[in-house]
Amino acid sequence: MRFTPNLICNRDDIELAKRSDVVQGKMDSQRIVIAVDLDYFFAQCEEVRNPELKKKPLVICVFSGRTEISGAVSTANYVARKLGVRSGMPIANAKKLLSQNKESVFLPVDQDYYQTVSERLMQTIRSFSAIFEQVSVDEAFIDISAVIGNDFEVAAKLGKTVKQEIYRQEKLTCSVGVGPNKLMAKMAADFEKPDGLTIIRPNQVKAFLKPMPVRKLLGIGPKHEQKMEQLGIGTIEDLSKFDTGALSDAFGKNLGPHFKNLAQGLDDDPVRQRPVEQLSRIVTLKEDADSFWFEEDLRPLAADISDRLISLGLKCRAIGIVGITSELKTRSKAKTLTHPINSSVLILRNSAELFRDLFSSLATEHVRLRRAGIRVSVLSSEELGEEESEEQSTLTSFLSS
Ligand code: DCP
Ligand code: CA
Ligand code: CA
Repeated sequence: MRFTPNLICNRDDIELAKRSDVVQGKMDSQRIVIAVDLDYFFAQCEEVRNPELKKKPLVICVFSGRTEISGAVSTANYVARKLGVRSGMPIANAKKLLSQNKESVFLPVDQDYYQTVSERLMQTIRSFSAIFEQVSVDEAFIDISAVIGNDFEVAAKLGKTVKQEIYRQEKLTCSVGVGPNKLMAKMAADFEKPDGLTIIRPNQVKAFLKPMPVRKLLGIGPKHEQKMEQLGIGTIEDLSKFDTGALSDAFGKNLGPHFKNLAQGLDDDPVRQRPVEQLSRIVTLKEDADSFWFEEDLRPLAADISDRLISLGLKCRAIGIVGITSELKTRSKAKTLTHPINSSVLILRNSAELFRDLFSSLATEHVRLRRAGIRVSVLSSEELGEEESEEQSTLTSFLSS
């Protein structure tokens, strides 16, 4: 059985699908969940920045700094994966595997860049349904039942549109899975990679899972797999038919029945928004700075953070700055605010104050800054306090005077 239909996307269908009023009547307990997972995320972000890397084996590394090659592989593009490179392997092993390939490129992770791309991606995915859950830097679920009812044909087209939209905006490919719950949507997304689109309708769940080895079932770790092997459980089908009591004896009264549910493709865990805990932006200065002259560099960071907060309906109660010195040492300062804020002007003013503090302590050490960043945290959806409104207008009049 094929699970990847050939879809012809029709913009009108999608616009119709996005209108929640069209299908309200069809709602029932049936859910449709879409899982999105970006392909070789960190490495693909680097390819977007430098398309020449696309044809070369590309390895993104977390250098531990002790020697030039100590550390682990974060991820690699599919060219490098074909040659055996894997996430988590020592960099030295990856170097060995690619030693014959003069074109191969090893880059250090650039967390801030991937984080910024990730935040934009999440905004795009979220635009398809307010019932949204970010799972990791490159992965999210949306529940689209409220948007399209239980029509898997429309859901399949919507899945394709999500892919197209992400590609149009970021030039990044992703793998998308559509299923009746989070478990099946994620397993569908993992089924074909990279650039896959897999649809599992409720009546296909059993056939999809049946032949797979149990380790392919999300939530089953290597230790569980080992124990199952001892019990004679090899495939997901074996697990789905195994005696519940015996599973409880082996894995406990919660986990045993839970595994059996998973093997039947059952998962009632809702798609839920997890709170955003912090937002940050960082910039490399045009020149290393030894005094606070670069407020202009900070302005776009403050504006960017403010836009994100406003679009999420959030405000921050703590603000911090980070400076990376010319010697690549990290220095930071933070403060708690008396009132939650989200305006760009106030974010800039508070971070500028912290940078002034930082520079006065750096002055004595003759240290320069290469990169400067702002981080906001303790986020809540509180209403704008009167004090902030007043503070804001005072500040605005001060700036425009
Ligand atoms: N990551 C990491 N170390 C790991 C696994 C992942 O630093 N051991 C980082 C790099 C990945 C990102 O997290 O790009 C997302 O992880 P994924 O597991 O989704 O892997 P990729 O997106 O790299 O590849 P795939 O195409 O298989 O999803
Ligand atoms: Ca991924
Ligand atoms: Ca992922």
